[in-house]
Amino acid sequence: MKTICILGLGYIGLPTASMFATHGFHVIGVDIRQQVVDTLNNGDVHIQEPGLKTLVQAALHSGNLIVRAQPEHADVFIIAVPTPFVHANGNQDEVKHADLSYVQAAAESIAACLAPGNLVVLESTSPPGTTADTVVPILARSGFEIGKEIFVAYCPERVLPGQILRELVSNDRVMGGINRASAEMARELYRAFVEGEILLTDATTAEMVKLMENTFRDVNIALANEFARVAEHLGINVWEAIEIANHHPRVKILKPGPGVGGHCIAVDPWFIAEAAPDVTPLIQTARRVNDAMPGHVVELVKQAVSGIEQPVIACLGLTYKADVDDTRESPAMEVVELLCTAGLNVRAFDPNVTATVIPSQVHCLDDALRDADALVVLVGHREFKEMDSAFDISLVRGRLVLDVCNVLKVEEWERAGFSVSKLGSGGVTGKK
Ligand code: SAJ
Repeated sequence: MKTICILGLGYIGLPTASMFATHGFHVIGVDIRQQVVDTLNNGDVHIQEPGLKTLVQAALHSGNLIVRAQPEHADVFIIAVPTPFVHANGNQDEVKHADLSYVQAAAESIAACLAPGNLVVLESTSPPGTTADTVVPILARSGFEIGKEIFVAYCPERVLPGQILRELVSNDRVMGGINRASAEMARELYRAFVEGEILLTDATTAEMVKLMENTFRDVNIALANEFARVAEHLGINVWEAIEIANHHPRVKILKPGPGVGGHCIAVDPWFIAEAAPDVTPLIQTARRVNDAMPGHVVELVKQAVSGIEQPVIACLGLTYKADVDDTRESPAMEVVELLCTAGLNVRAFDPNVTATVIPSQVHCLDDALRDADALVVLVGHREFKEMDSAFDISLVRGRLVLDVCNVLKVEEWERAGFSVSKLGSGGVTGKK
């Protein structure tokens, strides 16, 4: 297994390709987006992730990583393409479905390159059964016997954006083979750089394991968000309550927030619901609880500025979570869009998002703060945590702050004359 062809050079495929290339393999990285191929061939990286650029450049300079638009013959093929869901046209009751077209196209594109002894690995998060029922039949068109001549496994990634390079090496992995020989081949391959434990199972169980992990997190966050809304009714501080509850040795409640975003946790629970819609009320409800959070944050903002004529609102943060540059499925973006749709005058700023992703976006903090009546912290970026009201205070017109992520040092802001409200914390303070 010396040559690996990796299809999809995104958040998972590119780090994985570079990791194999810097561990002695010859890697052909493939992406159907010509712009990605050109960017990488020019020595640039299209993804912001700590340490990634250095690793990719090392892989390219070593000559072990080459980037192409088409797959080529190899010993191993790894499919790491997106599996988005089909958006359900705003129908809240509908179960959303996975779009497997990228996985299918990738499998079709390698069918012609296969040779006996090859291992094909699917890494993309997929509904249970995808490897056996979708990928295997496509590969079988090659005429080779699947399981005897061509080995197939499902090996999901579990890395956390922001810590991808460290977690690629240190995390435990699950390798689900369509038979034992496939799982063992996959283990031998990933052993090249994985230092965590490698657990073997069948492909469908491995697909379900991946989805269960992210669904566990989604349901836990939904519970935290529901607690936040109850705390608002009761007039208590949910952040303090969660912190104290988490002192219990068997309790670990996650944090409330403006909703759940990104391309994993906001999507993956639907893949389980899709497989068994009638027996997944909890999973579906958790998704809807989290999806309702941007709307709830908008209500809190409206409440805070209700006494102000034509208020100007500075929204801080656009990404789906703190300290990343990714705005996919971002609840912060949804809050900004909803505020704009409600006719409010919004200026959104994110230090990590340099491209213009939304019309109300400005590209420096001062432009967001100038004449603002209220500041809404939507993402707990390092820059906002450290802001401490130490900016040029004369820029802002009002003194209202809504901290949705509980990241501000409230006492310092209050000392500077601001009135700080939080999600999940009693009543929202409006204009006095
Ligand atoms: N969030 C909260 N409260 C929390 C934690 C997160 O509201 O207490 C929100 C975040 O702000 C964000 C969303 O949830 O909008 C998801 O963020 P995340 O950090 O929980 O997860 P991701 O999507 O960046 O990465 C997840 C990870 N899965 C788990 O931790 C179980 C990662 O390990 C997976 O590899 C990744 O999904 C993936 O690719 O599936």
